[in-house]
Amino acid sequence: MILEDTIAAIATPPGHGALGIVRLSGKRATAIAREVFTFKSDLRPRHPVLAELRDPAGDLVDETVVTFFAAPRSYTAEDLIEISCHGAPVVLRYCLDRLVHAGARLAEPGEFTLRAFLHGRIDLPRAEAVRDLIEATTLYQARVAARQTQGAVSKRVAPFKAQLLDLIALMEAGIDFAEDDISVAPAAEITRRLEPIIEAIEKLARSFVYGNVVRSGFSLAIVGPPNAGKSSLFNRLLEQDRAIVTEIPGTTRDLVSETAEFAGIPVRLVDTAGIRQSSELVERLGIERSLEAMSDADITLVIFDGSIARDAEADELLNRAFSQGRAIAVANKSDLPGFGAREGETAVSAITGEGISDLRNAVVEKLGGSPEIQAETGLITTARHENLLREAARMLRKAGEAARAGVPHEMILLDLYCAMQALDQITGTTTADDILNRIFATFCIGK
Ligand SMILES: Nc1nc2c(ncn2[C@@H]2O[C@H](COP(=O)(O)OP(=O)(O)O)[C@@H](O)[C@H]2O)c(=O)[nH]1
Ligand SMILES: [Mg+2]
Repeated sequence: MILEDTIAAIATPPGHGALGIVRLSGKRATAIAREVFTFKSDLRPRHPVLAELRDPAGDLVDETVVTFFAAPRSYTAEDLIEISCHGAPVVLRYCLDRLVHAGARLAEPGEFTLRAFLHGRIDLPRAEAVRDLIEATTLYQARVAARQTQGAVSKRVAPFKAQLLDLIALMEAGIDFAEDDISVAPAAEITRRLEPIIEAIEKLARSFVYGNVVRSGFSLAIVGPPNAGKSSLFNRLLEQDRAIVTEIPGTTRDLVSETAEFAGIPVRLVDTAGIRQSSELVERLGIERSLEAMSDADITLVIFDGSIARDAEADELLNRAFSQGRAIAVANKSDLPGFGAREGETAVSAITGEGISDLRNAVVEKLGGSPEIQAETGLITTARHENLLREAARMLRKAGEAARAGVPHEMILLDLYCAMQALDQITGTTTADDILNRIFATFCIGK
């Protein structure tokens, strides 16, 4: 069916570059390439060769380097050809047209990776990680995705999937070979085995809170009364002078936003207008936007001038921020005499930089990050995986309750299979053979 086609696509981004790459994958890849190119030497696997791209009149269009990866040792596990052209969009387009003319079909988005998956070369999490790796904007995101392309998620799921399979095998054997006197697993044994599995699944599912932040980045709004030092802190976190800083209260009238990086995670920083009672129209509009920015942000820094007393209005703002979501109270100007941080406030000086790295850490921690979790491989970064893990845990809990209630094992097994199916959708399928092998490997049936 679709795997019968030989597909082609330009693999490099649009625009002019030193090089541009066209990829060709499928059974007819070499035949099509031979039709389009004049090779200077033999096309051998993993040996780049010079090849001329000529138009039908025989005029040279480009001199290219062609590399052939023979099936199954290629990205797609099919015969794959990579053509390095000079990076002119018209040349790449022409090359692609010629390949199509010679019998290739234009690839759909992601189709090369889809083929790698369909041929069993990579599992679903790896395919998804390839996409994340391509879309990474920070090195840390790239590292997390790269570990996943190496199967980090599947590796974390594998141990508890194996434990579940053991339990299924135990119970299946109890049913299938009941007449052979193999004792059926008692309820206590079933729940004893289920508990660590459920715990491990839920722990992995929880890593999504931070994994999602790592993959998608987050937004951070800086709010507070006028002159607290919001714009100064914004510039400090950004490590550049972007927002205007003055001693005149009410300078910032509109939202200013910029992208930065915290612990390798992209963050959208938003500087806002100072929040205070005001009768002036423009300032009031600015304040409205500040409040909106605060409710839109993933996390809010509520900043005060720590060298002066906080008034009732300040506390009101703080309560509002905390009731809306994740917030951190910050006391700024720690360099000034008379400075004091109240309980729960993080002390910083936007001017000297004192306390700023603690503040960054506090933000990462609020988002669910910790040094251990940052070092962990196989963070869950997609909602699909999180849902499947939660579904698996739910079914296993149900199975545990059923076991305690004395429900027949055939019924409990249905729940266990549902849980297994959910895990399978993360790592790839468990076949009936897997279960049978397990049964025969762990039990001495003696027949
Ligand atoms: N001493 C000291 N002054 C600061 C600090 N941060 C801001 N300021 C000063 O406070 C005033 C208001 O700063 P700004 O960033 O514009 O405050 P915003 O109105 O909250 O945006 C300016 O004169 C800043 O130089 C700090 O950490 N220490
Ligand atoms: Mg300002």
